[in-house]
Amino acid sequence: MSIEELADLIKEAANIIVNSEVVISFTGAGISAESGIPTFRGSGGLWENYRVEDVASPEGFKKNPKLVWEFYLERRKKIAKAKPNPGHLALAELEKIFEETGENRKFYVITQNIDNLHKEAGNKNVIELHGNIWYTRCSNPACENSKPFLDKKMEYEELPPRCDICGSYLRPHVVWFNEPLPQDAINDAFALASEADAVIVVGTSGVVFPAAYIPYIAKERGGKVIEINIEPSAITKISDVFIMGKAGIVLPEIVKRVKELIGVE
Ligand code: BJW
Repeated sequence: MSIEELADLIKEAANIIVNSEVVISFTGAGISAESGIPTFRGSGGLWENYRVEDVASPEGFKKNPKLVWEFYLERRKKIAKAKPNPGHLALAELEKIFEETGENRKFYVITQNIDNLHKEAGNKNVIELHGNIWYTRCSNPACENSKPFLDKKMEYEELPPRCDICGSYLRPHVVWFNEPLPQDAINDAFALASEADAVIVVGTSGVVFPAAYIPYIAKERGGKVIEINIEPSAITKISDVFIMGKAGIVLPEIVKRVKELIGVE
């Protein structure tokens, strides 16, 4: 792609955003890659070193809860050192711009990531579809502690840790395969997708459902799909604007252009 072609795509994306009332950004692991957090699939991804069914399924947790906790504590350590990158910061700026440019304008981030970096970047309208690594809950659904609680521990005295109310194993507050997504989060996300004039899809392979339905819902209801990824994904076939590049480079360029178009400093 030439520099001119890239500039045209950025202008096209910015035009769509400026002319939209409701915009959502649907993000995946790729947006946090430039913060030093590994993605899941592909070369260097987490699934190269771990079997997904061992560490990200209820069956895996039942079989070896210690291994699952070791996997998540390693990730907590890595995420604790990470900071929001220019891609996260650009989406936070976009939310502010939407807040300031019209009562009916709405901007939401709907993320599959558990790393909390969108909130750290300053986004307030964030829907977390797959949980949050800084929360823990009791694995016994009947226990009071099955409601997620903030937990920044990197080490526990015993692994797997046990609930101090009922003695069952504690578990990370994340969504594994074959588990339902938090009902409110997925309902709100689907509702926003159906009213979105545009969805900015960033750094996701788009293969994990039901999350990956989001851009399809938006598209079906007439919303435009803008996608940013370093390579084509499962969603690219429905993208109106596909910009091949790193989120931390492309998103700030789009936001810069949005500001020029609406005359904001
Ligand atoms: C860059 C970049 C840069 C790199 N800039 N880009 C319908 C059809 C088919 C299957 C199903 C279906 N419905 C349900 C299923 C089954 C299953 C599923 O989807 N399976 C498919 C994989 C086959 N889904 C489920 O099981 C879900 N639950 C469910 O459906 O429950 C039903 C139920 C109802 C009632 C009772 C019981 C059950 C749950 C899915 C949970 C997924 N969990 C994980 C782990 C979360 C916790 C954790 O983080 O550990 O979520 S798996 C993992 O994948 C994680 C991610 O959020 C998710 C998506 O990955 P993501 O973000 O797309 O990352 P990558 O690595 O795949 O891609 C990174 C991308 O970034 C790449 O494209 C790069 O090119 C790009 N990139 N650097 C821009 N700098």
